[in-house]
Amino acid sequence: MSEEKAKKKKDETPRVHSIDPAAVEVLKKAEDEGISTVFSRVEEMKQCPIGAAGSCCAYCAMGPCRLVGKGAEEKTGICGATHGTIGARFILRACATGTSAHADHGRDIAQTLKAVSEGRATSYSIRDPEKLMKVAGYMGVPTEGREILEIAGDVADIALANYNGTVAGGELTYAARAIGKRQELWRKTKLMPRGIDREVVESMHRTHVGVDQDAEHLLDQAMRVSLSDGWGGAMLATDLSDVLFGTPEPLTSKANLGVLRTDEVNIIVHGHEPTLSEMIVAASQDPELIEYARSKGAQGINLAGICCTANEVLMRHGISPAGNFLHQELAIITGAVEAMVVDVQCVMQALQPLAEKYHTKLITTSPKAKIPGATHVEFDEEHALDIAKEIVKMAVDNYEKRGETAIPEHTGDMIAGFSHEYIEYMLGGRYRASFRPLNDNIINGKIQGAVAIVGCNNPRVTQDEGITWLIKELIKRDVLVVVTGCAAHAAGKHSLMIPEMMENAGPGLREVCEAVGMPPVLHLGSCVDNSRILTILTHVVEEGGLGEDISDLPAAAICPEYYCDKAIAIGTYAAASGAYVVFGVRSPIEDCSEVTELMTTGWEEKVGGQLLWEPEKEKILEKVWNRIQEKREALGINEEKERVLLDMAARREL
Ligand code: NFS
Repeated sequence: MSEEKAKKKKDETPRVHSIDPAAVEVLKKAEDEGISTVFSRVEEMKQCPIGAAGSCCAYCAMGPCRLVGKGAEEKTGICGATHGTIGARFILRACATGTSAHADHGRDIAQTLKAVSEGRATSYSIRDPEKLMKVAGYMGVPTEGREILEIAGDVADIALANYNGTVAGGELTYAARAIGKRQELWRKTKLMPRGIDREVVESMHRTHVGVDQDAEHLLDQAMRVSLSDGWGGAMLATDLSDVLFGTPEPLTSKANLGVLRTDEVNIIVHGHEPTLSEMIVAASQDPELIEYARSKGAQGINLAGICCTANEVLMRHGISPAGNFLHQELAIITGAVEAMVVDVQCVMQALQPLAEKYHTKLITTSPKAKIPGATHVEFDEEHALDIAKEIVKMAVDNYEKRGETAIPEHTGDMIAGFSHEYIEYMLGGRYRASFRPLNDNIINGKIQGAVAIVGCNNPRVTQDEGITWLIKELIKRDVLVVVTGCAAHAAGKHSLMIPEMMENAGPGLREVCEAVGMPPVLHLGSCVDNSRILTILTHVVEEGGLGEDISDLPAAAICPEYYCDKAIAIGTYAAASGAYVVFGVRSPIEDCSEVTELMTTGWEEKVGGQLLWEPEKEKILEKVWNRIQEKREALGINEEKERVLLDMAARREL
């Protein structure tokens, strides 16, 4: 076959949309009913080859400029901007956008905490006072002999000061939680964030046409703004959520569309912020509302989640996730969802026209986000439970409009709820909670390293395929895996987070998992909870024996199915914290060789981490595995140690 013919054939081969049988089943239904989904639209919408590769600059009205054609490398935009400037500006804007998303999420929680401390948000309380004390300690808030709400008020004030940049000392408060050496590096390289909003504003300013034009300098700001996400917005969101809603502990649950029920009112919470979803959980368990649902002929009220809201209510209440990002439309197509309640981020505009074809009520709730045609019930923390009850009642009232349903039977089993606090406790026990056993087992080679598999779905690649394949291949090689975000949903749907997965792990990892009683794949939470990974890595370094900084650890992060700016911000703060980060799908800066070089070799030299793109999963695995081995080599722990079989006493000791 000629090369051209072969290429044509390849283009005509229908893409496998998903490896999830539930998704395949519902997509068949959608096709039969002539319903469009993100999976069908992605086939119709070819990517703009210029924009997709980073050769388009649309930041001013002289353009958009397209740096393509003969001698494209040397071409510039009308203002003179090079590929390097355009690519770096794109990365910085993406990081600023992603950071702003997590920042606003954290700010909302800080404001809720403030309202609780002043008695204005009576639906909430301090569920984890122990964590509040810990956070107060990090922030230097006095606790001795003080009322808990007073402490909470001070903590909220310091958190809020981190946004507007008025924090004492002029540096992000939580940056002090990083290893001392890393803090010094951030100061020396001028990457230390000064305040979250300030870094976002400066990033937007610098990317305005005619301001910052030096690719390396732009990328430095990309790291600084992203660090204000990881060690700021996201970390505050995680900590203050734990204070208000409880720190997660392991629990069992089920995942996928099969968690929807044929005989109950199904409500899906979708989006990101736990302030609303926590109240919907409470309202859905309200005996009066359950009775009301019965009066309408339903057996009860069933709550499920999509995207990171799902992770928030899963981690703390065991509420089952109905799926990840690409499942939001599929849930509606089952015909079994009375209400989809959304707040912010990753909510597709296609939901409303789709909901109109079925009976689902799409309810927007955030003062920041409206969708044309959807019902808007605005949420505010001072009337939280009442609003949540109103929403649940609307869902119940919608039950009688339900037509035929087709809920796929598929579900996966899982254990979720691993906070960094719990992992420390699990490894060391209540009285000597510590990461020592983890460090020892990495040093003795039973565990080769640790990899975080995080982030989204992207319909440009087969749903869940890269994520699940990489998880399985890594644990086989004795690599401990932690997951968050939509990657965690994939792991849940495909039953990869259960103790039985030990059988698929390499002998060393399996031995440790058996001894500790943990699955080889740990669910750490939503995407803001990637901050838990920063905390764990820092503790592991502090525990000793594995180098002096995060960049010394045999560890990496992978975002196999990335699709959005938040993911780029997360990848960038991880790299700026010293991590080796690989993204799948396709590089948005493919044509900008200078930027690619700066974010790999350049960042490696500057901060000891890097962020790169690699579309093929086999090559991602190879790169990550090689990195782990290089780091083990550098630490001098790469000798194959003799494996000793443990008896019961030795296991207890471990
Ligand atoms: Ni993360 Fe969560 Fe999912 Fe991606 Fe969207 S839900 S914050 S961005 S798609 S993992």
